[in-house]
Amino acid sequence: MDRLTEAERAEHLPQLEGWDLARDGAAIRKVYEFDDFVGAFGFMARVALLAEKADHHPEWSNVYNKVDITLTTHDADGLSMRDVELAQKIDAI
Ligand code: HBI
Repeated sequence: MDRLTEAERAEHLPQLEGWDLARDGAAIRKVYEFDDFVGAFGFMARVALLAEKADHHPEWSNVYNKVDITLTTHDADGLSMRDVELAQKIDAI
């Protein structure tokens, strides 16, 4: 998968809800907060199914009711449309 061009970054990244650039622009990151651990883990289970279907997997951590997700494309050593598309799908949950 090709790395996002500057034009693609300018077009797609601002449209993502609450995702911040990370790792000097090589990744995007968002922290989700739920009522409790069960809510957080249920969200993670749904993201896991999306990731497997997309063959694109997050780097993430969970502390009680918070899920910290970072998306980057290892094959492109930076951001690709796979990251944009998965972020959009996660935010649609
Ligand atoms: N997930 N985030 C991320 N980046 C990748 O490059 C990637 C992946 N999941 C699976 C995957 N690549 C495979 O397509 C390759 O490892 C073959």
